[in-house]
Amino acid sequence: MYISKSFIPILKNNPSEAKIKSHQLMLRVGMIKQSAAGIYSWLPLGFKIMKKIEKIVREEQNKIGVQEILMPTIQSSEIWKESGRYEDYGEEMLRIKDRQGKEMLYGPTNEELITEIFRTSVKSYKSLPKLLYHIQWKFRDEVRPRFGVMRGREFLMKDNYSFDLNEKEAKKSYDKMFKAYIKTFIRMGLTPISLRAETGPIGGNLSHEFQILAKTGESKLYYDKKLEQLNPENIDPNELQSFYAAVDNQHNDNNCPIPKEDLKISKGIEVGHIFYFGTKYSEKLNAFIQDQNGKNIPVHMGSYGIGVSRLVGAIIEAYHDDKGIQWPISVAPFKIAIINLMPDDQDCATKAMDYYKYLMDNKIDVILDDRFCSIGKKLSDNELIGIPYQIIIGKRDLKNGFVELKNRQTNKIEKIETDKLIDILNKKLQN
Ligand code: 5CA
Repeated sequence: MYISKSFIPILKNNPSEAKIKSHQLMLRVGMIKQSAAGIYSWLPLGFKIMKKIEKIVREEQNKIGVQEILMPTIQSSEIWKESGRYEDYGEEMLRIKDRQGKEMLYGPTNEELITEIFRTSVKSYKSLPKLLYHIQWKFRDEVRPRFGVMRGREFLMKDNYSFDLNEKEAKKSYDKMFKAYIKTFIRMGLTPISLRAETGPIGGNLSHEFQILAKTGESKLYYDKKLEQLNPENIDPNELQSFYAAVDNQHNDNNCPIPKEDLKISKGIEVGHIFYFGTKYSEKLNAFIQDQNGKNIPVHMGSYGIGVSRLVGAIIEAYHDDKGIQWPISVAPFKIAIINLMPDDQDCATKAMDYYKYLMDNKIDVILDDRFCSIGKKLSDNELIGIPYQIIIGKRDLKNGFVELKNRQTNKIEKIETDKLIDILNKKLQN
């Protein structure tokens, strides 16, 4: 893609309404545009990043055999009345009426709807376990939507639901999901910390939330340093669940169960939450199955959420400096930016196009900054956007047979011979 032809409406200054870094940067770089309080349009750059995050989430779900479905955003109120949550959910639920005056709602979550889908078709223990997920917009009429996409009213969530015969089997599904979550966040370049959590309006008595470390995060976390040193190939959910981790209002130095030298304190952002709630919904909604003895029993359920749109902001909170975003390679909108400082110089333009064509032909996501603007603006806009590798082409260097390669994570710049650049880049990308 050429920046000159793309729609990336960069703002000159930080918008005053944005209080946290990710919100400022997302507006500034033209990733999102607010349409109403807590409701955003996703512009090309923001949308591309969200799709990359979604792809990682989807791949890790598919890998463990969870099947993708798509439930609607609008739900009928009837099933919510059956579960008793129609009243309980209170003002956070956006209620609407159709032209017949039928009460509908914009789904804040999907426990009821999925249970209704399950109960009509699954009747026997032989069909269990069943794990289903979807990635769909949710609406929660938060009292104070704030921090941009981090606490929106409309937001994209991956939610899935497990159905099992009994508590023991349900814990297996829970642990499978737990493991997939850790892998998902590590793939995004993040450090996930799992903590025992409150179950809130979802219910049940077993729940974990997943926070990712970010220096500008909202929560203060106290945890065993072992939680930071995970090998994604070798994750034991039970072991991880036994490690100490707490948010600041649960932590007390005087009765902390681990030695001080093992305790780490960092800031975090919640990006995922999982629940085992047993038969809470299946009993109320009549989702019964026949067990091995022919007895009808309510199915055991869990639900598992990842804040897909929140992750876009959370990753920025984890990866930025005072000049802009520093995308981790796995979710970056483009892996490489080619910055042609002198688009009106024939040699610079030819070299930029040579690299661009090679990268495009090899299916490497690349963006070419071919704009006619000052060198200062070009460099600072690219720092702001934060593409991981930036090839900087200037007239003088090119005459001597060199270009610059900048790593946006470290901000280190190397001078590289023009014909060696592709090999070096390929090696870096493989790493
Ligand atoms: N039904 C369960 C699991 S599927 C559920 O809804 N869990 S939740 O309420 O904890 O939400 C799951 C994830 O969605 C959260 O971890 C968070 O990352 C994201 N999320 C929740 N509320 C918002 C919001 N207002 N804005 C952006 N993301 C949100």
